[in-house]
Amino acid sequence: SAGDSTVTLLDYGAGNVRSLRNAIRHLGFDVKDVQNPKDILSADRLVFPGVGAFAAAMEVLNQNGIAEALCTYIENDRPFLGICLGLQLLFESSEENGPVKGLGLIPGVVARFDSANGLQVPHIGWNAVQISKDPGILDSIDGQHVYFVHSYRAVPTDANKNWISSTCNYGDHFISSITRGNVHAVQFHPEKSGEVGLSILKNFLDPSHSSKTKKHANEKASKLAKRVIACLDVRANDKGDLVVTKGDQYDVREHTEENEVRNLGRPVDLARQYYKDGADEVSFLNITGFRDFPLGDLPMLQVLRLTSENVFVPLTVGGGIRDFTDGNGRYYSSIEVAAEYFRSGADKVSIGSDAVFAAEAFLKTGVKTGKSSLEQISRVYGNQAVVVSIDPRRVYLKSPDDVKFKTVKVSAPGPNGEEYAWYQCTVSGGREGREIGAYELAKAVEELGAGEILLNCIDCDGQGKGFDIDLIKLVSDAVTIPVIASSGAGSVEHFSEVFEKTSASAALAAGIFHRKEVPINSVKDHLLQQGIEVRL
Ligand code: 1PR
Repeated sequence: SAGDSTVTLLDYGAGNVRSLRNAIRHLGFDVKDVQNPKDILSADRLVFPGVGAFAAAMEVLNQNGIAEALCTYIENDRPFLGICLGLQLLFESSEENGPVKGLGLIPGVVARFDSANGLQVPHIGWNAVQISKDPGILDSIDGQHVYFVHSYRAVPTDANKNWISSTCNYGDHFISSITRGNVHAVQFHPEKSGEVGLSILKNFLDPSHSSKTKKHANEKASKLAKRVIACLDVRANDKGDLVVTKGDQYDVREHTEENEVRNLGRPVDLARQYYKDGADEVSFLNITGFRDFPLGDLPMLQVLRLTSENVFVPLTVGGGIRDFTDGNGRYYSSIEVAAEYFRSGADKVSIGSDAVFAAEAFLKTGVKTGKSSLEQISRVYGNQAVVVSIDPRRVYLKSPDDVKFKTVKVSAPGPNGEEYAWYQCTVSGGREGREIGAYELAKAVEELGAGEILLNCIDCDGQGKGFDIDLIKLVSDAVTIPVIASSGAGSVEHFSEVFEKTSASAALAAGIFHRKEVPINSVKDHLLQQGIEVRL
């Protein structure tokens, strides 16, 4: 059997498990990869992070006797930790593209969340869980928020109730973890759940040191928390160094004689700082990705690799995700670009310009070609891994009949007393306006497979005057996927306002965090005081 500090990892290569490897190493353990069924049977402890779709995973497990070895290992009560799909696969079957048969170790089925009553699916974000029996390694999570990202969940029944160690309330109660003897599995991602998640991993890896001291439970924690996201707009400055920059209405240059790119710090340092400060997620936007090919932009990949070493919350990266032919005539598909981002530590990719083109084509023809970057990446990695970033600009109107796009009655009239506006989508970092509105785009990209929308507003960007509530309400009411409100945060009150007046799932800010005007934990404290659930 392997040494004391070795963790055997069953990674069948379907997606990003870099963060999990990093978390295990961060806790002082080595990772040994399963090469064949024998490696499973001889493991001291086995971690199984399921990634991708249920059917595809079962297909891989059924090859080479992996499934059989897994069942033997678990039936012998050997130390096991399944994560996400690694929990679902233990059940009898899944509805995902099915029914598809699972390993059948636990009675019950895995079913899709029901979005019929306006429930946002995928379930993305920090949700509280309720412990239902002695949770063993999960003792620190009672009443705490942990990070989930999934569209399917295991359904609790009388037949599986003895396995259930915690449930989570989202739409209805689903199984968030199971425990029996040395066998554990969790639907959430401990490697993305900050300190709480790391303590679960630690308890599993080293049960003798498991601290039985109860973390003080967050009394208010009962449901999905509103997320606070720190965003880093990244680009090379004129010297070629990658810097975090920040624009005013997307203009990132200083208004000095040199006209240099505004430099607010180094990407990896800032990301680490925001993680420590309590950011629920960190986004990197490669803002010149529309013209500079990101795979040529190795520093960005390096930023992700370094950040994912010790930032254990979800990371999103955007900019330049599209098909590309380089100067030597070599063609790169958008899938290759995204794959490289995922391999380097991204949990989600964000598509801007290319999603606008995909939505335009779809609305024009009514046909889903399946060929757009959005559709392809979402098919391969799941829609929870694909964010669409929208960069709209407000266009005031005298009458809602002046355009064919969805308009809003604005809460503050325009410069000439206009009472209406539509929100025109742009591409190439706001440089080019397109004939499509934010509302139309949002609905189209949801159809095409987007799992989340990052909703910017060029007019509000960097102004510190608050989010564009009209816009965010318009879009968040139009789709069932989560919407991240962005652009304009200047005070803690702006965050509570956006959550009180719209159904945004998350609020993102850049400038106020970079300039250290408002720390992330003040935002969280304020939201809590206002009765808005947040992760502490
Ligand atoms: O089109 O797929 O290559 O993606 C380009 C990405 O880069 C898009 O997500 C686009 O939003 C972003 N981007 C392009 N140019 C700029 C720019 O600023 N010149 N940044 C840019 C977008 C907006 C937000 C900002 C919020 C909050 N930045 O990310 O962080 O507005 O700012 P605030 O809190 O300071 O108001 P593609």
